[in-house]
Amino acid sequence: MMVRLAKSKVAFEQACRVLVGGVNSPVRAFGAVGGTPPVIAFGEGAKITDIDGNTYIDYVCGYGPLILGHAQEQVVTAITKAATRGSGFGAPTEDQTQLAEVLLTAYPQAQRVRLMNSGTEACMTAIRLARAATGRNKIIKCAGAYHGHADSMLVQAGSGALTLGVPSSPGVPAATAATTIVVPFNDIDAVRKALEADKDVAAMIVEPVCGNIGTVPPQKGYLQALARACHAHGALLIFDEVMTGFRLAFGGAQEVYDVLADLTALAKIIGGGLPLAAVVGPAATMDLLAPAGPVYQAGTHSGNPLAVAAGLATLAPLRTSAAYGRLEGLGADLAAGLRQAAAKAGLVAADRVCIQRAGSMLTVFFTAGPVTNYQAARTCDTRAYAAFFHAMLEAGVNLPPSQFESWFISLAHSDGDIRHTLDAAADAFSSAAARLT
Ligand code: KE4
Repeated sequence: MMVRLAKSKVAFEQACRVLVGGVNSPVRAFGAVGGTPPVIAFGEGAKITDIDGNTYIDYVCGYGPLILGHAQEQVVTAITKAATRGSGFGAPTEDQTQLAEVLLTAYPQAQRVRLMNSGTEACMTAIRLARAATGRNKIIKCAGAYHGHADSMLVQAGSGALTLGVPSSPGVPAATAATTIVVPFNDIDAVRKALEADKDVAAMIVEPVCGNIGTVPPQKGYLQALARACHAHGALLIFDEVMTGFRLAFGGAQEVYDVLADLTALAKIIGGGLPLAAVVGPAATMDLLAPAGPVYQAGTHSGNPLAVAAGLATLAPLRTSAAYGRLEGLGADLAAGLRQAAAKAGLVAADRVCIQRAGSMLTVFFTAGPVTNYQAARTCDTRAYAAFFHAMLEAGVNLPPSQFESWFISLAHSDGDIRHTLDAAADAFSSAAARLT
């Protein structure tokens, strides 16, 4: 397939004249892989088509939400029907209650829900709740983890024993960053040391399976050890399941790894492609939120009826184990086939590629592996990934335009789509091999 982007180039140049970087979220600008991003015209099922008429099998899926695929019939019908009744009231609706009840069936240790509009808001709110519940200020997070763009989360490990955060973005006050302690993922000793050294830790927030350094599962027992360590020091454990919630299982990572978080941030899939997020947790903590309690949190579009309708329509078919059995099968087939294709290109024996997966999210890392944390992920050959990315795009396969993202598979992906993807990967790994440094 030859991808021609004449119209996309013109449209993206126009976008760059009025939108910062031509995009509304940085990764979409292709800065990490180079080239012009195709300007998308529409999506259908497992595929998206750009304004030049090129169609791609899509593994971005909107960065996770579209687990049923693009423009899925029940979701479109639900949104359309809701829109005919009005797009927002700033008032209670029965659908908001129904969605909250569905979320609580997936997270049975929780009794309360607060709906909002983005994963950033959900993580920010969970952190504020943990600080209010414990009367403490510090938050522990993992290096490389992404919990949205609230100031206190835009930090990186600083120097010094406690690895107090330093801003990872201009505009974040040093004092704010210093309330965040940064530790490596999969390193329980670092968490214990931080908790022992600083009695002001309110909570640890963690992606139970990392998705923002690429797909990095927790090592055996790590998540359970986090819960024990936090609770032994009077701190809460917050799971950021924005990506893993309803992705890994109906009950997210907490179901898969049999561990319970004190507060859980959700987004992406629960909105079925529309802006919707949530915090779920026990009544004792959640009822600290206004108007029940003093912790302020609010939002004009929180519980928006269109997003709620899309969420309900998306979660309904996921309640059967058949859905996750199918996603697991597609993920396993894709990962196994990618390993074979990489091996055939000599990249596995040469310790230059490793493929990691959790259910229907996976990453092809251009490094020896195993990738257990951010430091290991940073050893990736990002130039080789860029070559692989463009070879796959040319072959009609749309991957995340960054080595440090996860691929997502939907229920709309067919066995034929997987076969096409693996055929493309066989050539793409050869292209990447030629670019290895
Ligand atoms: P949003 O504010 O983008 O809805 O959610 C922030 C967030 C929080 N937690 C996790 C684990 C997340 O993955 C995200 C957002 N994920 C990125 C993709 N890695 C969104 C895509 C983008 O930033 O453009």
